[in-house]
Amino acid sequence: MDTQNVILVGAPMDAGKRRQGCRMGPDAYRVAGLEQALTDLGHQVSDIGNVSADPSDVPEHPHLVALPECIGWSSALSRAAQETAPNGLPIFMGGDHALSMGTVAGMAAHADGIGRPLFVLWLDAHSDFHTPDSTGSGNLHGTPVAYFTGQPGFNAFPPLAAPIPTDRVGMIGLRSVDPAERARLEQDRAMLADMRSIDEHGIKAPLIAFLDRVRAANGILHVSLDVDFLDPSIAPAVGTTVPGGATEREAHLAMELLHESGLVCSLDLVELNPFLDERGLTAKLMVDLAASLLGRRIFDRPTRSF
Ligand code: B3U
Ligand code: MN
Ligand code: MN
Repeated sequence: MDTQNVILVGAPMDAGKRRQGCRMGPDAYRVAGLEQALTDLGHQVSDIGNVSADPSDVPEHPHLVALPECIGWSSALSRAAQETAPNGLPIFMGGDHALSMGTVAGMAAHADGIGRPLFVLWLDAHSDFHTPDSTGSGNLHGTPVAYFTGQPGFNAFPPLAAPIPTDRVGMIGLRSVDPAERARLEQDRAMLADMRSIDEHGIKAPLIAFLDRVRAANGILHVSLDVDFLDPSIAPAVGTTVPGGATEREAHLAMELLHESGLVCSLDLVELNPFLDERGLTAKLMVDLAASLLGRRIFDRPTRSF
């Protein structure tokens, strides 16, 4: 098996929404044994500790939650992505999904620098395609895809070195998309696989079709895995549960296919709120999924003991 340099980057961002707890995510992944699980696969793994947000002098916004802090995280995480990506495969241990504004912007700049297009696979119940003007909640974790695809309204945020055209974005797991997001999504050419289509066709068909697109363009792939992609019965540790999510088998199959593609360059693990977990179950499942993405075979999956 190919071994890789894997770089764990803690991103304890909790500013992308009101409910707190995601800041404990990086330590929950550490306690759940992420580093050891990947080391056991033969990879060289280093944990570089936690990033912290840059200072920002943008004023607070009357509607948007913690705007200055989110801007500070975006620039810090974009830099962290650009610094780590040349040395291996970074795994960004979140933190809420607003952290992907920075990680994807940074990975896009990295991809641009090596002359390959960056594609993004968004595994999420939500499309996170609001702009600061359309978000009803004011929670910026609902906006990262709009930001890194260069939609209007993000002037206060760091400018993008390389905006990602929407036809390089694939979304799988969708089942909660607000009307304003839907209207914008219908105009563009992102690959969308909602849970209805997964029920009908399985998870393999849309994923393979998307991976074929990445390969045909000589692209590299950033994967952004939101805990709420999973069904809440197996992954309760998330502030925004939506029933009817991916099963454990579907999620592992997706990770195994991603591994076999050889196209993945970076990974976000987002929205884990350990405060809401049951005996570390969700953190352990996310660790197991990351291990499948990095090449763990089905017979090597560990027995869980508590
Ligand atoms: N679309 C809603 C809900 C939401 C988006 N992402 C999460 N929840 N996790 C919003 O607030 O933008
Ligand atoms: Mn999300
Ligand atoms: Mn979500």
